[in-house]
Amino acid sequence: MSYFSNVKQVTYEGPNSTNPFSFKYYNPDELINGEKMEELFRFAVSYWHTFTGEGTDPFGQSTMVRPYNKFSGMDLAKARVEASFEFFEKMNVPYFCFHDSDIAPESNSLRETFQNVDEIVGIIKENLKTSKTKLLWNTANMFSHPRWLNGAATSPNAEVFAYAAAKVKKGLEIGKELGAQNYVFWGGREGYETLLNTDMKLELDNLARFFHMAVDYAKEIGFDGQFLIEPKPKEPTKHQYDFDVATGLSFLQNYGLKDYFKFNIEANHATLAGHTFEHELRVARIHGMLGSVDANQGDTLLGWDTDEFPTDLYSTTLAMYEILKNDGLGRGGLNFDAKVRRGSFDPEDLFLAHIAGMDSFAVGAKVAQRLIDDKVFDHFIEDRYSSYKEGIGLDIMEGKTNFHQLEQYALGIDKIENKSGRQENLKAILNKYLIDAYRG
Ligand code: XUL
Ligand code: CO
Repeated sequence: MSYFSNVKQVTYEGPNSTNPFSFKYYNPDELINGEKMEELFRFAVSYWHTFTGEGTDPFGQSTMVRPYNKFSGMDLAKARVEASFEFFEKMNVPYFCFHDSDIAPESNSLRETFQNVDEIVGIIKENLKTSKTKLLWNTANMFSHPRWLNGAATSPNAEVFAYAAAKVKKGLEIGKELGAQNYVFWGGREGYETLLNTDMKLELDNLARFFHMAVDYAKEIGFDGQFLIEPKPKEPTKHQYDFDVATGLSFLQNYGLKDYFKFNIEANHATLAGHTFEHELRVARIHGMLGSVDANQGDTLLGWDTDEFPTDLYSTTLAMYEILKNDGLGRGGLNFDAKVRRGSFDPEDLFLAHIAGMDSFAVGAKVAQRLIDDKVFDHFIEDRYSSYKEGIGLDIMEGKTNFHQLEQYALGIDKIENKSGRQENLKAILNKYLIDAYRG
């Protein structure tokens, strides 16, 4: 049975195509710096927004028209799996991602929840045998059910901690069974609302204990996926512990966990933390911690996680600049943690939204690669820091000096001459690259 019979196979047709159901810029076989686009981006569909999401918001009911909406319970879960593999194939995406609760209904009994999940995992496994699409990562939902209202691994209730451990244990087993490339930890309710009722030290220690147990269990069962922490500063919790990459990094270092984790960086989480997307990618990259990306975008007029499909070419260019400088994402990928707007309720919108996102990253990558090839910013930056290549600068870089010598040197300086940072000019050059890239 076909769930999306209105849409045929989506292929690359080039920028002049008028077919909305075609890629204009994303050409899976085209090379960027010697690598096929398909292998560079490793695009993934997020199961929750695409198949489970119903378009509800705090003020309104579901709006999404979905071909499987006539089903409920486990029948709905099974229909969604069938529909998802049809979607993956038609979109020609190499990966997908899910939370346990996206694929199967969660009940109040953990045993029953596990049974539901196991049954659906079995069906996914069958589909994976013949599908080109693989699992980029899975994770456990430890934020929706009321039991998580005070957190999961950072809950003041030890029974909740135990329950969370059982869910992640199961998640790692599923990851192994389905060949997941990564396992994601997003601490939606790992944080606090008020210090008046919170033992922050105990909660952070417990979070670290939890992660160490996860590392141990993955080793025990031979799950070799990369562990990823997905930072977010707030929402749903007022203050989340994995605020941003820098905060996450210091946590991992403090607790001896750094070697076992990388980061899954989400654009909209970066902006909620008061950073740009590329800032978070850069912090992770320079520390060798850039693992994967949740590709989406926020809205500057709205202060929450809107999870829009990424269409801002300026942002995709600067993100791809970091990813290309990182030599790609390794086992990670670009997961569209993005949802169609409430008003884009047709099933066809799911295709159009992914096409928009994939094309936007393809444009961004092409522009970024040209900027890298021409060393536009590299040359400028090299020159900007050239004072560290010789004389006192080189001594500083090589650790050959101290405050005594630097004081002597400073006392001998006649007049300091600084150079302009030329920010506006660099932005104009970036604009030119963006415009020129598709002029032909
Ligand atoms: C929520 C979010 C999650 C994680 C996985 O903001 O990004 O969907 O990606 O739990
Ligand atoms: Co995310």
